[in-house]
Amino acid sequence: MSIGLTENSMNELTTLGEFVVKNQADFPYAKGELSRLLSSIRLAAKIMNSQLSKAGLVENLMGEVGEKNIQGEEQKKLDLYANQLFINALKARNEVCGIGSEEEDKTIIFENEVGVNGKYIVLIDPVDGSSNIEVNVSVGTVFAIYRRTSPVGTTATKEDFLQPGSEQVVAGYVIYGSSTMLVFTSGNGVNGFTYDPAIGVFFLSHPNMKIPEDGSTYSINEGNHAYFSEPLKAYLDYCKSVDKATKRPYTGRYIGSMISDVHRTLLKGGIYLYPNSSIAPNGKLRLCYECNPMAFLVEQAGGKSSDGQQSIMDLKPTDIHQRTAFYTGSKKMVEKLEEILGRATNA
Ligand code: AHM
Ligand code: MG
Repeated sequence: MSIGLTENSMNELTTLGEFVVKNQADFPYAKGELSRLLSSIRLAAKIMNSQLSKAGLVENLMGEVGEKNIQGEEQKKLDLYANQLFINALKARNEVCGIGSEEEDKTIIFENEVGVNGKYIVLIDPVDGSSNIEVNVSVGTVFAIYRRTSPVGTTATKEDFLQPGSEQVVAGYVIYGSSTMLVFTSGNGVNGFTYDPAIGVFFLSHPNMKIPEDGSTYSINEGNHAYFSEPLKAYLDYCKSVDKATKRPYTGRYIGSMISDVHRTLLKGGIYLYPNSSIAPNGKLRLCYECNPMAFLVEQAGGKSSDGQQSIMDLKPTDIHQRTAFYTGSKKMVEKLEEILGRATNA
């Protein structure tokens, strides 16, 4: 049995670069900008892939730096490495006037001539789930791109960074898993590209991704159950109760790496939950560079994202590091969650 590429499948191979050029018209801004923005992320993702594949062997990528970020979390060497890598890659393409990163307390604003002429803002979590790297579990990079609201030619302002998720022009993630994938949307569907490390190219492997409308998997760190609100506990009871017609009890899956958990949810259907609780009153995940880009992707794939009451992307941020409760996945499952949370809250 041959498992090699047939001549036919060779003809059908589309690289990420070709795909972007072919679909440039879908990106309603100047020609070439989407291509340059994504090529910087693609380059940094390739370097990350190469480093992560030997992470256990490279001393300066493993372990903690001994400092905490603005959110009070231990920074890992990998967090800082990836942060610098993505910032350098984005800066080099001259499209970006400012970057907000999970690893940077303050926003980075490019004040040189090229920087002030950049039309885009990037919000990024360079390595999400970095604590998983030491146990060889998938991690990822997640990013959101916005058009600046301030005039081109001036330095970027706070308001440029604090736009609601509904203003995103591109969002995506890279998952460094058993294979490395880059998944993105520019507002016209979601496409996934798998990296072939032997030749250094991302190929279109998951065209026009659609999330199943309903599912039977729920994904949450249920170890925090004691701290959850009563309405959320009621929803979890619903997930675990028996009803053949709705495929309950649901299956539980939780990797603890948000990108991996949402990636699975996107492909197979289900619901991903990171709620607020008595120990995390605003949840854990960050609205601007974790929840919003994932919400844009899931909604573009036909799913739904919510903070329990409203679409995540309608929230107006007041701080780039602010947290929110985050629920995302198959439309029917998120609607059911909202119904149970709403019913319990209004009772
Ligand atoms: P990080 O950005 O500091 O890595 O934190 C975010 C990660 C997510 O990937 C993951 O879903 C979550 O933290 C897991 O948190 P918990 O251990 O509380 O379940
Ligand atoms: Mg993160």
